[in-house]
Amino acid sequence: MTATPLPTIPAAPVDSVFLRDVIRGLGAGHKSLPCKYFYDAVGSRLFDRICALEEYYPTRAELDLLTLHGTEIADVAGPGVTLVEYGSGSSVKTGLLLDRFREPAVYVPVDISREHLLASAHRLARRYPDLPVLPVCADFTGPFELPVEAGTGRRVVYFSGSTIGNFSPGEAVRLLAGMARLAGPEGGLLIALDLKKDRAILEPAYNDRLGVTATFNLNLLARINRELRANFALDRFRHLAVYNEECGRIEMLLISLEAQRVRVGGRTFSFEAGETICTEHSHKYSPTDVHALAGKAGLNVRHFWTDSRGLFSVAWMSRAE
Ligand code: AVI
Repeated sequence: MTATPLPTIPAAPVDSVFLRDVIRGLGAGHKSLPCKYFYDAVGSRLFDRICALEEYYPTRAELDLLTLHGTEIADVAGPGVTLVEYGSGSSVKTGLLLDRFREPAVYVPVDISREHLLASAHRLARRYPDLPVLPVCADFTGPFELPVEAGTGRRVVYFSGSTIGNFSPGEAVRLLAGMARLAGPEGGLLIALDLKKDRAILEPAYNDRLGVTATFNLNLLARINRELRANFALDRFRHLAVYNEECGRIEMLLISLEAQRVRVGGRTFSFEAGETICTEHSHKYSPTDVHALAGKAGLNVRHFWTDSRGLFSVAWMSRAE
């Protein structure tokens, strides 16, 4: 008996922008990969686990800060504001603000990941049935418009999680300037930034004992294998995060354990033993650095809050007169 031939399943299409970015990064003198590609479904789940790790202090510190200073932050923001959130933050953090803001008029979450955006918009809409929630699916590193329904009230742009630290200082300035344009002359920016501190606290936060951050980092190679038909052998790379004190940033690395070649999208990349791929920078700021950063974007820091242990900060910035 002859078996019925199985239908051929077309291969999943390759995302050409992702492929271009990977080829560019691996082809550079110092190999790197953009950290934005960490967050596929697997990576997003791993990141949620990172946030709950004992060593990863930023999430708890930010929640502590918002609990401690939320009422004052709400007073500074004022009544009836349009809250625009860059990146759909966890509804816990956003809720801590919305619970304290006086009669917020509208909540506008902005995110490039449609699934993430809709999930967080639904959560918030269920929790605040009287608050119009207007999700905007957009890449916030470029220009985008708010829906007309967002109204003309005072705008507050919120960027939580110290995600601004994953941008280079130059990119961070451009991002802040874009936020300031969106907020308008009467608006304000609420920006979370992780603070500089001893490497004895910083490095364990990115090299946790359970190895969740290592799995998160290596998932980037697994994602490239899955989506770009590459052949990275995950056991031939290891994760390491180091604090570069001079540059004030954590550098997340994948280290090649041996000399090897890897195929990606029809190209071959050679690795020497010990060669690194830099997958993320996480910049840390001193209070002085925060003022300097704001100044370069034409902004002033009007308020600066920290958590009870002084690990993490939230700055209120508005246009310099
Ligand atoms: C999203 N971002 C602020 C995290 C950070 O701390 O830079 C990403 C991360 N990478 C490893 N652990 C957490």
